Amino acid sequence: MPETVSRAKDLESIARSGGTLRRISARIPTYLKDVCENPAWLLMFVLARILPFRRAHWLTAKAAPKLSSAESMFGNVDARKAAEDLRRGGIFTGLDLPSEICMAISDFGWKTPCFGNFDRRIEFLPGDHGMAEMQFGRSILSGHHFERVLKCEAALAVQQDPILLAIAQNYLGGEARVITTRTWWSFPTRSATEAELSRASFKFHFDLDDWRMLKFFFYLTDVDVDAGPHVYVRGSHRRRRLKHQFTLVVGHPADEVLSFYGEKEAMTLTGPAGTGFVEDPFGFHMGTLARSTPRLMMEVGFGVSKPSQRRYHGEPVIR
Ligand SMILES: O=C(O)CCC(=O)C(=O)O
Repeated sequence: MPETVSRAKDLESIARSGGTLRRISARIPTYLKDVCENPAWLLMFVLARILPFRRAHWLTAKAAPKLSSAESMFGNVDARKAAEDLRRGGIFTGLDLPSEICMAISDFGWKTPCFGNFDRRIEFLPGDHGMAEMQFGRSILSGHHFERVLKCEAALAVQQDPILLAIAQNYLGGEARVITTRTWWSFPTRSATEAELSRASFKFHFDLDDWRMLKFFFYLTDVDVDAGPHVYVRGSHRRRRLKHQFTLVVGHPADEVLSFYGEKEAMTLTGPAGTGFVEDPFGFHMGTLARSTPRLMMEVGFGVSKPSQRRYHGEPVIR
């Protein structure tokens, strides 16, 4: 195993493994960078997990501008209806990519080297995943393209599609803007031991990157239950037990989450390549472990505050 890589903090495994203090301390450099870049971030980070403060912030939302008449690649999606569904359940489905756009982003995903486990020292083509695990001597669960996605015209066309902005403005308010864009692979990993796999049990969590946020997700490969489908807990964006508001961590065990909202509210999103949906990521959600098939996914995130450079690349800061 190359020495640099063996010494590298494996943020993926830290984030997914137990140990609250260990998880928090691994993220301190990232938090410090966020505060230095934008001191108002600290206020958001402390208060936005508590419902009364969130509700107060929603009251400051500006009215959405009139719907634009610009043509969308998604056809006739009704932005107001999507925003209503989002307010009710936290999720809206039915934003499927045209096949040529899906194929172009998927082609980019296969041909562009990605970075394993958020680590820029682990660079490989997705087709060489097995070899990369041998070369770097570790399980590689994810592969991000970071800023390379900006070279993919089809991905930019999705990011700039008027319906995404219209839905975001109708839900978040007129100040909504793009704050993240990323594509990444989730890999099944044969080299992981049972212990690593059980540590990698992916947790329900909520996102705290902004006061009000939306994430559009698009599958670029077929996703069945063995390809790491995304799971969203309906209604969890507006109702929260106190324990999950006054909490230091954003990830919580499935039994605690599901006993409160009910198992039937957990929506497992499977579908063919091109399937797209949008959710309020303050609601509990998670990516599950890809068991047999790799999953390529694109995310376009909208928020209401100044986007940070790090979030734009989806990259944590490594100590
Ligand atoms: O990989 C997934 O399906 C989930 C991604 C996620 O949890 C997030 O973007 O916050």
